[in-house]
Amino acid sequence: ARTVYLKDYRAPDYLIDHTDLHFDLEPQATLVKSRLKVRRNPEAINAGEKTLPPLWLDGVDLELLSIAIDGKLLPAQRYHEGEGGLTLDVETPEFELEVHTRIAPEANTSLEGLYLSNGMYCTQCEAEGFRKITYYPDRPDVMSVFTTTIVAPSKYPVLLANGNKVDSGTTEDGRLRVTWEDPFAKPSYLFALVAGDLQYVEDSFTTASGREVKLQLFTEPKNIRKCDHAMISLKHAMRWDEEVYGREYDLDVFMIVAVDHFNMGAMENKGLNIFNSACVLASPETATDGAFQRIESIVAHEYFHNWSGNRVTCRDWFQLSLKEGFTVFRDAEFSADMNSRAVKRIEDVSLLRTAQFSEDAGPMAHPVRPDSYMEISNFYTLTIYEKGAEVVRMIHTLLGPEAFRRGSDLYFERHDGSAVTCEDFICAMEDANNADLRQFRRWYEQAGTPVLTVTDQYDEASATYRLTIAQRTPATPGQTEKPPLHIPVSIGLIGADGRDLPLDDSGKTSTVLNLTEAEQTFTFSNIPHAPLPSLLRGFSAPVKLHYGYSEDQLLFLMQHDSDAFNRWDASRRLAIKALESLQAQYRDGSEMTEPAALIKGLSAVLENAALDPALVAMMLALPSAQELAEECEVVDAGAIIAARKFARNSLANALSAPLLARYQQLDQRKPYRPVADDIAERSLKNTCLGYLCATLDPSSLDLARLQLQRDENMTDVAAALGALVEYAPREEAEKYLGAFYDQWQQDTQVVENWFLLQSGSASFGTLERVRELMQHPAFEITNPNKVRSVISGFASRNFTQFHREDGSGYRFLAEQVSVLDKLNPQIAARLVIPLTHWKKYCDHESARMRAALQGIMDAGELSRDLYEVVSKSLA
Ligand code: HT7
Ligand code: ZN
Repeated sequence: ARTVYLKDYRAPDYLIDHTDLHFDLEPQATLVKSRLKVRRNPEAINAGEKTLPPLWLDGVDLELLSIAIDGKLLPAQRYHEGEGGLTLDVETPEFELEVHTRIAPEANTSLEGLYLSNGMYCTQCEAEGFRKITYYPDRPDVMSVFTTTIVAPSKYPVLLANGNKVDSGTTEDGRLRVTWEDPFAKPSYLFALVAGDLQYVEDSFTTASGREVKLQLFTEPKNIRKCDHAMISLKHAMRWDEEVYGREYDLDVFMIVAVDHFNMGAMENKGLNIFNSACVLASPETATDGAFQRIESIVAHEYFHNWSGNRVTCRDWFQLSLKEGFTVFRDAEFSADMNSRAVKRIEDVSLLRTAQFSEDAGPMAHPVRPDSYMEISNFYTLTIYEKGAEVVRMIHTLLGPEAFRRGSDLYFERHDGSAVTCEDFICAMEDANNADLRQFRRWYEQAGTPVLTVTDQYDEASATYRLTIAQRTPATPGQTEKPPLHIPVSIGLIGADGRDLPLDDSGKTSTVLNLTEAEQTFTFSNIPHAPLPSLLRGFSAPVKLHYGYSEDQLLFLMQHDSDAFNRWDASRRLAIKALESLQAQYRDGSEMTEPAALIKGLSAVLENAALDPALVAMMLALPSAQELAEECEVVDAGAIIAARKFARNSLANALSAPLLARYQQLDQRKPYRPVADDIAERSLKNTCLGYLCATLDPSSLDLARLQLQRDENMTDVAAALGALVEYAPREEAEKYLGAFYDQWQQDTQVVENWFLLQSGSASFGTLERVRELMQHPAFEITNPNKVRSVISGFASRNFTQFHREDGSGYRFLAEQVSVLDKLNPQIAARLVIPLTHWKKYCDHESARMRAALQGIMDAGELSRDLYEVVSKSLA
């Protein structure tokens, strides 16, 4: 398969000043007419150029009907249809090109380009989907003004595209016709079209400069009561972007459409965002707190792209993190401002540590700005998004908030309306502040997670404390040399009384150390006694940090660190220590011993009424099996499962009294509101409930039964049902699951969660059960949400069953990946990921995982998406 390299980037030969599209929608034969104003790109002209280069147009799965230049049909010898597109001979530097093509949206199961979802037409063009709609220079550095006319039968009364609606009417044969104009030049990946029988809710927003913007959220009629939360979130995001970044919305209307079949979470098409229904629709009866928060953050993320992505876009797909890393940073800060900052940070860091660190250590490891790819869809990764956001956050930390804002102002002003690079972003940050980020740039080039090793020394005579930090980044595929990075290490020093010590004459108690060398020592004077360091406060850099904390020191930090993130991090370190020694005991065949220090620490946390309940819940939650796997040199899935189970039971039994007291105190039965304080209380209450049920004590199970019966909101119902599925007798659990399905079978989002509850359950989600779920009438292999809730739920969340010793879980996944590859290659390439980490597993697991991967490779012709992941994993 071809590989695309960043070093081969060339500016486009031709620009498109105007794109006029006309769609005649039919499920099996949609006619697409495109009229393009084409012009030779002055920046691509070589000195002494005599002949015009050919024009390349990307096109995939298209039926070409005709091509005309300046109104004249082009004879066959002037163009050539090849692999992935079309070349045209060009005679004049400016011309009008008209191309007619036919496509079949109904047959499109890849969900790229134009397709049908529950009878509604919609598009997904990022990254390279527009070429499945018409022949076009489908690359982000070709930016054009678009006009779109849609003609459709009257059963599709809502016809939407980017921009402002400028005309509508009926054709002679009674079909509906609407024309949209988007005045902002954009790349083809931001094009969107929707046609359906939809209802909408409407609101409005007055921008800082006093312009009135119409806000509309479209869904199938049955979901119209699930739109309020997204609308409120959108208005919060619009205001926040004005206040924090000085960015206003620019069109007269902003539209969101919910669709059920969608490969990812949502898409930021100019003025017409398209959302996976699961990421936009919510009501208290049907959605959990987690879903409410996810919706708030995704709605904001897509809205923020209007500036970081649309007004200023990417020159090429190697620069993807320019828009994604920056926008994730923006949405994370927004969520932190709307909710609890510490809680948001802990959630994000947990995701990074679990999934991004393992990506960075695996066969698909790549830098934040990759330098090659086979299939760009495979690079919508945690590295591009989450590590990319960490890189932007580090710039924010190094420069400070005011300087960062000066940099972002300059970036938007300099590059508005153009397609730029990560380098342009860094330059704007430097130029606006006279800063030097030369060494910092390595974060964009170097893959792998740096490891920091910290040692310290206190000299009583001189009252001097020295911290020595060494950094090392492990080799990754194709990158063995890793020069030192510029790493901001935020620290504080804690005195014996638990208070932060002043670090200098100004009295500040936290500081950011600039680590730039392979090993560096930082000296602090006037330190009255040996302190305990609080390292990497707020997780100031995406690194692993080693310091020889004792259990007592961790208990001390859990109680006293003024940095809430590090208080939580101390509890995590303590839990990992405990779980690692339990794994060792299990492997040795010795009896597992109670994790006494962890119990002591968590008991104090549970009794501390002053602590944010959300933080208490997060401290109580043991690291997931996946997170523990990430910590291991060699993963022994069986040992991880046994250790977690033992630790959970020990904690549940040892802490049952305070857990019950906290559950009862928090079970207040107030009306549901998805606000941070209430979410925090429900989170702790339900964490306590989970532990209480783990004791298998009948009265604890009764608490869950009662909570389920009360049916007050989906957060409490799902927690109670989850606990009963895990711990109640099987027959009883089956009864609850059946009743739940009967109650909610009409609600797609609830059914998706019902699937996930089973496939992800250690005790319930056996392979046999998962196969049964795939036969359920509500399961649809062509719907990515269903695939994610049943198949990925099993492979990514159900460590116990997926890693069953006989390897049947691995073979099942391989089998499903091969089936899906024929339908939806993007989803197949994501689904296979749990198998790609085979090298980290102990011998018997590793061999079976590899064999399953090899089976996929041997099964026949693979899509480019899947081939890239499987071949790199087997290499
Ligand atoms: N920018 C969007 C990316 C996206 C996407 C990429 C590949 C295939 C399907 C896709 N759907 C959406 C989403 C975002 O980051 O905002
Ligand atoms: Zn994005």
